[in-house]
Amino acid sequence: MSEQKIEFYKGPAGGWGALRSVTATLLKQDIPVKGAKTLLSANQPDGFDCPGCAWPDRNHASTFEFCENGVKAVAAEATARRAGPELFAAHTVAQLAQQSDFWLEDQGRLTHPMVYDAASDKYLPIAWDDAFALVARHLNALPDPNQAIFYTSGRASNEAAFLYQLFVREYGTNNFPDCSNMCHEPSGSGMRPQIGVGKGTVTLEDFEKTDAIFIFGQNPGTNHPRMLGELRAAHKRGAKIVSFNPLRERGLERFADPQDKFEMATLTSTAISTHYFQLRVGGDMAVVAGMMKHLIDRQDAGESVLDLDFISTHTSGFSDVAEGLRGETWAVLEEESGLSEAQIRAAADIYAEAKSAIFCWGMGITQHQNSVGTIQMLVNLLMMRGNIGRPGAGPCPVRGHSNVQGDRTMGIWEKPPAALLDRLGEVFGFEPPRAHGWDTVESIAAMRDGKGKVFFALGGNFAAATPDTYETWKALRRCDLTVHVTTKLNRSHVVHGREALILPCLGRTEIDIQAGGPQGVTVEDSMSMVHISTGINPPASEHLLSEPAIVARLAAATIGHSSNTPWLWLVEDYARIRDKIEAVFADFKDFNERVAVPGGFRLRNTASERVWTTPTKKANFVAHAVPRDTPSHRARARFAAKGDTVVFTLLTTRSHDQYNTTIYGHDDRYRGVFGQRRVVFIHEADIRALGLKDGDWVDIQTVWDDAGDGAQVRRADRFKLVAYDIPRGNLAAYYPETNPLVPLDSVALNAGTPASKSIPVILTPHTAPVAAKADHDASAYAIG
Ligand SMILES: Nc1nc2c(c(=O)[nH]1)N[C@H]1C(S)=C(S)[C@@H](COP(=O)(O)OP(=O)(O)OC[C@H]3O[C@@H](n4cnc5c(=O)[nH]c(N)nc54)[C@H](O)[C@@H]3O)O[C@H]1N2
Ligand SMILES: Nc1nc2c(c(=O)[nH]1)N[C@H]1C(S)=C(S)[C@@H](COP(=O)(O)OP(=O)(O)OC[C@H]3O[C@@H](n4cnc5c(=O)[nH]c(N)nc54)[C@H](O)[C@@H]3O)O[C@H]1N2
Ligand SMILES: [Mo]
Repeated sequence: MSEQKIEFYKGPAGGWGALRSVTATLLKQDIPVKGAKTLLSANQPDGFDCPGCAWPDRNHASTFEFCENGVKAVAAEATARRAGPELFAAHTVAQLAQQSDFWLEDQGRLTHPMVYDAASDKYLPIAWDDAFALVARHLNALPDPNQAIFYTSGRASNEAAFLYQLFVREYGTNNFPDCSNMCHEPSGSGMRPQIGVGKGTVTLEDFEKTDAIFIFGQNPGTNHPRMLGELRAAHKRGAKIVSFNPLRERGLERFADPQDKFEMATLTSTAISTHYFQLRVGGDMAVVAGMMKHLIDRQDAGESVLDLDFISTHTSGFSDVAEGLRGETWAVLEEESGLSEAQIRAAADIYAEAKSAIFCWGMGITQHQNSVGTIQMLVNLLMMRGNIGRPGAGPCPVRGHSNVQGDRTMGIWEKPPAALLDRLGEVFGFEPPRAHGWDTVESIAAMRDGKGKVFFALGGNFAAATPDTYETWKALRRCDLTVHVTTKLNRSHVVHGREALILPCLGRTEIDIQAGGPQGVTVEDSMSMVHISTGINPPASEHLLSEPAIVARLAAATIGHSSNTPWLWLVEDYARIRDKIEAVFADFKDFNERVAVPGGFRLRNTASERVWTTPTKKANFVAHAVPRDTPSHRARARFAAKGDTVVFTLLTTRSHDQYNTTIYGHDDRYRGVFGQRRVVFIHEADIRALGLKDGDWVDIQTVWDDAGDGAQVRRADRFKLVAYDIPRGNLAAYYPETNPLVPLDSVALNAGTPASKSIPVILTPHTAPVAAKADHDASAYAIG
């Protein structure tokens, strides 16, 4: 573990720092030379899809693209470390629960299916068939299939996801919470009614052609490092790159490409953003409204900045939007965005001068109360200049998990369209359940209230990724049975139901052999490219099953007697599953043939052809007023009367050394944090106003609508203040440690996504003494 220090980072993103970090990663995972071979097979036509993120690769066939965090993700899976039955024999679950998330992950790959034994408080090995029989017994004993909940994390392949949703629907429920509910759900909810598709419309070719790329609430230097290559190339050919972010993120400022011999040898780098707007947390809708207002002003003044032709031919609702904007005052837009009128007008001028523009966005946009509205305003702004369905232009929500988009395409969705259910019913000969199921937040509430009784997870780390941590833990512990299909030990395995199973599976880097020979799976990236992924490493243990095999055997054990689906036959050869996918989804015509071509194929995206599959058969402008009633507004109003207590808005985010809830290490190099994670970034004037100093320790407490006598207290204690370049009144800290602060009810309107980027909080000095290194020894969530 590196020494604890805070040290401003002066270098570019990437560069030698990234190469050094890769060496350290391989050492940590005990990966010898063989590891290098593994890494070279990432994103190659005959290799596996990198499990790091959903950013597409150039034709999926070019030379190896170096990506530091891709290496971390691959190495974490290819690690030589093993968490076998000895580990579980040596520790009770109560003891394991005392360990940090970092420690749990660090034990290595799980090797055997394990079952919880209440008498000894230990996990014991169990045979696969017994494990499936146990789950089947629970599922078949439920009086109502809607008491079972089936979670999915976005690494599951198309084949696994397709079988899973089929099994669960044949079993009888649409309870499909997934990581997308916490992630880009608002992007789909916002865009579908507007343009008929819930996905981005652009491809990498559009990045080559565009005049301007606007990046809202995204940190690609850490989360999508290969995106920096595209941004760098765009910058070099003179495109404008405009970032909106409360934090100055290094990867959005400068990048040295580790594959560029000149940059590496000369220690030079390429600037990324041409313009950087440090807006207030949650201020995006105000900025976008201001930009739209400015375009209308210019148009009214006789200029031609709107694409009136596109607006009249292709859209409806523009006049309502224009009317709404006239009602917004600059005073409010400045106040809400934290930017000046001049800055917003300048951003709009860059947009107006660009012949084509791409808007990218990430979690800084989606995880707020008004995220759906903000996304619809972004699309409105694109449509005002016809920036959709033509080269170099369009919306680009940048997805997280490597197959999160594909899982939704395959039907992992608690609100399935009727047409999908009709088709499943026809192809597989059953009557699918029609009632919508529970999303992630609703599932937690259902388990808490005793309505959800069996919780099954295909990947992920539900106990750590979700909001209101201690409420969620109570909910999971109320379950009769919790089951996790997984590769590594994590928090969700030690926060379990009355009975519990850990089912270890193959990772994407591993060779998957079924009766029909070695198998590949397919995934869909953030730009709707579908391609094959084939593992190259021997499995971490001979006892592992693939995810499709686990789903098929579970289905056979649970509903085999009544189902028409030949579950075990399907997994003998995944091409058979792909044939079924083709039978259900028209867009997958000739699936097996098309995916056999190196690089795969792109799924049809009607909006990118200017075909609008909306009820109006047009692209729809949707008006939104800039919100002035968010949880932060309400909390500030409540405290305004109480003198000098400052209500901050806290955003929760990822460090450079983590993959969501997987903590690889304790450094956040680009933000200058080393050897620790319990830090909170804050403006230095705010530190002084609190009467504190840089480096002091504070406790964080949420101010929520349910506050009052007997209300739930949401706290996370012992965070070190780090003076940082962030707007006054805003804070930033890492997740998952801060998830106890996110109220379960604090969600995006019309999407249900936890508002984990805008939590109203107050800070108080931490009074108890803080032991050296305390922040990573204890359980990551410990209060006090
Ligand atoms: N190495 C690595 N790669 C990953 C992941 C990982 O954990 N590690 N996670 C994967 C997943 S599932 C996802 S969804 C993506 C996440 O990738 P991102 O979307 O980049 O998510 P975050 O790290 O949460 O960063 C959000 C960014 O938004 C900014 N922000 C916060 N609030 C606001 C706001 O109100 N307005 C604006 N404009 N900006 C704001 C933050 O300062 C930060 O720069 O990455 C994927 N890739
Ligand atoms: N406060 C706050 N909360 C957030 C967010 C935030 O920004 N702030 N971000 C949200 C977002 S965007 C997301 S996507 C969610 C993430 O939620 P999840 O997807 O549930 O969480 P992960 O941490 O990605 O899951 C990691 C676990 O997946 C398992 N795993 C890894 N590879 C495989 C595999 O190949 N197969 C199987 N079966 N299991 C595997 C490992 O056991 C590992 O521990 O978190 C959300 N929570
Ligand atoms: Mo995500």
